[in-house]
Amino acid sequence: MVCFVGRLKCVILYIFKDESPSTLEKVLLSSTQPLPCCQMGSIKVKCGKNSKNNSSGDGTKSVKYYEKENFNVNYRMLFSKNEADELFHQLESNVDYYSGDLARIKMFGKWVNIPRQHVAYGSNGLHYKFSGNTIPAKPWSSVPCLQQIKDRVESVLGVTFNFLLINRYANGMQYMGEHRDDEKELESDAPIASVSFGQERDFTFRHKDCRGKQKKRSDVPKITHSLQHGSLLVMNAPTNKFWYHALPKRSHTKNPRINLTFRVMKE
Ligand SMILES: O=C(O)CCC(=O)C(=O)O
Repeated sequence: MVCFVGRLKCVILYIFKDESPSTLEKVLLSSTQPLPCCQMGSIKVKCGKNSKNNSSGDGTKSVKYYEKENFNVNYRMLFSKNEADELFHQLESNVDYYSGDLARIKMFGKWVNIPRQHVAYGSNGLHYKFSGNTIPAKPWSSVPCLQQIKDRVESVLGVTFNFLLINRYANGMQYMGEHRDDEKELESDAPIASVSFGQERDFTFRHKDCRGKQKKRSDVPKITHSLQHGSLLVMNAPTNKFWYHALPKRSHTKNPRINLTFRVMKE
């Protein structure tokens, strides 16, 4: 995919590996400035030699294929390396994560500690309910750099967010399992904006009909995309109704990563 916008030139090539049709390999050929928004759906997907999904005759799937499957996700760099380094440092120094009951979720009827750290910020009185727990939002002003990050995201997307969930992964053994951000407190038409700092990690999407032993379909390949330091991933509606996402374990990665997901909650 070649994407030219204004004076900024970027060439982003997305390739799905033959031997692993579920893996999206991104080769960023040049990106000296924060990049213009490029649709992550603008990809060519190799389906493997024997795949019945070889829709274009050359072993690839087009962006149209994913659009038809209600996948609407954008990815771009949001901060320069220097900005991202500074923001990561400030977040590491100032964010105070929840502990105890606020750091647990219910799985198969049992309370377990989350395999990462988390905390929420937002407008006064907002709470986030998920996996059996309810976490309250701390005021935005508790961490000064949050407003700077929020302003940048809002100016790019033209959307005002009132809630932020921060997740911190100390190393590649910490993760987030497959889920959809489809809680009823969220405005279902609003985008979810995910900003990443620190260790680059893989992020996966899987169509809801292609999960589990009883899956209804197996023709929609899983998507794996790497989230870089200082990047912005935007999940637009209706992606979250149709696709699960996850941050899988990557045992070889040793460094911490911080992710901020800005959301619009019903007030
Ligand atoms: O850390 C990430 O990128 C995943 C965050 C996520 O899936 C969420 O907040 O719902």
